[in-house]
Amino acid sequence: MHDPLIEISQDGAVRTLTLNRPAALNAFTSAMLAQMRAALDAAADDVGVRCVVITGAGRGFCAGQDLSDPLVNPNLQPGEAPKDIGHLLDAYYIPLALRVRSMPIPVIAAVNGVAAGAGANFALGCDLVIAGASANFIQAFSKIGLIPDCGGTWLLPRLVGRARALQLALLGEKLPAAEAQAMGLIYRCVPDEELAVTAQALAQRLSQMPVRAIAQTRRAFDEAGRLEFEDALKLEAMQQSRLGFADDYQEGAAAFLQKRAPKFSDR
Ligand code: T3D
Repeated sequence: MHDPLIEISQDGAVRTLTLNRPAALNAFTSAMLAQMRAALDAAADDVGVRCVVITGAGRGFCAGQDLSDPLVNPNLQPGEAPKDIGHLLDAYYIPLALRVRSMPIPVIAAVNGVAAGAGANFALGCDLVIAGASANFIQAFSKIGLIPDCGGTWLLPRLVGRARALQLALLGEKLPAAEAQAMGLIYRCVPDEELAVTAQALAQRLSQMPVRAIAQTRRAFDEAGRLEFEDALKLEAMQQSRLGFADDYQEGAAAFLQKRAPKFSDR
């Protein structure tokens, strides 16, 4: 019996998904990408789950695509044509990145060690990224003749601006977690020994918040990037209109007026 490539655990309404190929710094194989997507689908479909934490087993978070996978490293025989690696993005990375971004609940990346290539951008696509102080982020693509994928070309300039995005993408250097926080790439850097407990506490806190509104906030931010100001205002009004009819708003406003703690249930 093999260990699962994605370990799944649950504490209250918080589901934790742990990338589990520590000997290869949790580098993504196609099976692992498929299992991560299935685990996120399952969390999205389970009303008992109100926040997801993604982390890595061992000393790394994720070293990106497994470069020894025959799908990407064909070890060409004489006369053999290179394989099209674009299909891997179409089949696995694009659906996974979109899945994270369309979750009905918040998703936290708890980056416990190196996050390289698609592993870095998978983390950066999450709603809140917390990293241990010894973690670092590497846009490793340029070193092997590729461009940032798994959303990197979209995420990096938006998170840190074009100049820093190009610095990270072109040079492919290790960016320590503290610097990542200082430049606004991630939410927070904490001492290594506090990472798990901090991420879980944050997840528990988010799980008690109105998660539908949190997911709608992410959607509004994502869509606003391609909208004119007036259109963003209109999208806000449409979303606010829907949320205003939802139980969470009724509960939140009533709890405020009644000076009691709210109990949110929408998803
Ligand atoms: O389909 C496509 O190709 C397109 C999609 C691309 C998406 C991408 O993610 S492209 C980027 C792929 N990732 C990388 O290029 C990073 C490669 N890894 C590294 O540069 C280094 O391992 C790290 C900087 C991440 C960490 O360095 P270090 O010194 O802490 O560890 P290490 O000794 O290099 O790695 C430990 C083990 O993990 C080692 O195995 P071994 O020798 O102990 O048996 C190493 O080979 C393995 N490993 C690390 N990264 C990968 C990997 N094995 C396969 N693929 C990896 N990406």
